[in-house]
Amino acid sequence: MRVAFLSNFLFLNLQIVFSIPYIMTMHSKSNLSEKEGVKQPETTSKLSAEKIKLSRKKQVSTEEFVSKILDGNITFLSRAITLIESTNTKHEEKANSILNACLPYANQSVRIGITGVPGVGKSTFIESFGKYLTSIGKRVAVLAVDPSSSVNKGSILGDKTRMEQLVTDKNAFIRPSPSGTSLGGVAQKTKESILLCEAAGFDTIIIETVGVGQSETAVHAMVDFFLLLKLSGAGDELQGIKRGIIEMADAIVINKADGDNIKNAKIAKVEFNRALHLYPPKENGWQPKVMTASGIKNTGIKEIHEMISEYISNAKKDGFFDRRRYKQNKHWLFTTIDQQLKNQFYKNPSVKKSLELELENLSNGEITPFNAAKKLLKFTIKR
Ligand SMILES: Nc1nc2c(ncn2[C@@H]2O[C@H](COP(=O)(O)OP(=O)(O)OP(=O)(O)O)[C@@H](O)[C@H]2O)c(=O)[nH]1
Ligand SMILES: [Mg+2]
Repeated sequence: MRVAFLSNFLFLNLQIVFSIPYIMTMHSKSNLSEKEGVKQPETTSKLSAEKIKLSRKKQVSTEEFVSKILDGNITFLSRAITLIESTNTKHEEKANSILNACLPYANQSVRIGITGVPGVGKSTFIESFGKYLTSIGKRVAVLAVDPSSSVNKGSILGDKTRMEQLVTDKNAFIRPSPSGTSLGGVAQKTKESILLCEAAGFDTIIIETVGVGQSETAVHAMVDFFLLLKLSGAGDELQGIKRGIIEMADAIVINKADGDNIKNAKIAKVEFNRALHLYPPKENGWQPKVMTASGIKNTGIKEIHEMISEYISNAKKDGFFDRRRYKQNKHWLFTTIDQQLKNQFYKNPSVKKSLELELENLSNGEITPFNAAKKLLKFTIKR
């Protein structure tokens, strides 16, 4: 038995060993030629060639993209956003021409940024808020700026089950955060996606961002109203909260104000209100509001919408709305120039080479950082 097993085992192994050169050359006519299945790669490449041909045929013109987007076609909106998110130069060019053509139809929306630490209930709140908005006839697009997605390709909106009702609403569009190489890159793509959503007729754009890193600053620079979600604690609400975020917030919502939390939420509301009064009012005289809500119980949602509407209508009346958007566009113009210049600079082969040398000089104490930088920056001046 054992001998028979051993010889079988050896035979099998030999078969594998001998079939390798066969697979590689495909010429051998040994008695192992029953393994004709190895011709598979040819079939596969034929198949993929067909697929490529088909997808080439299906390539949509910019005009068609634009007309479908203006018709509110979600499939084409999604495809155009995918082009925006692509790093392929051809896709970028196409995305830019779509964007330019859509621009005259964009900008007619209210953009709301929503931030808060992981688990504060942003997605649940947005689901509840979004459902309320669609129930009063609004069309809602939810986008995200998620710095973590650039690292692990995950996304805060990736788990769409948390918005399972909104996701099936025909007046809502939910798009997870693009994964990119940098927060700046991700934010820029989201900023451009907003314009396409507006051209597709979405009148309320919600941008979700997790309250870590610099993502709030990026989102603050692309929205008309910035909402900070907080949880009530044991009276230490103001501890550990970044001053910068308080300064950016147009309103603070104490979330999860339901069940046993209601009492604490009310206390937190008083505390935050008191704290906010220590800050000077906003540029347009707006005094940031503090409210309570429960995404799960759907409470406080209508009131929050009313507050935002009041803010927007005041801002539109006194021209602040347009001024804020112009200021934001200026910010993005300069940010983009800064980024592109930096990218070009570091990509330059002469810079790469000299940088290594200057870093060595620096470590040997042979040059000051300022002089090293000066020498390197000479590469940016065209002779
Ligand atoms: N009691 C109560 N729980 C809530 C409420 N909203 C959300 N939760 C719960 O809090 C947890 C986190 O909710 P999410 O909506 O996913 O929170 P998030 O801020 O989007 O989380 P990240 O996307 O991970 O940053 C879930 O277990 C929710 O069920 C609320 O209004 N009340
Ligand atoms: Mg979430």
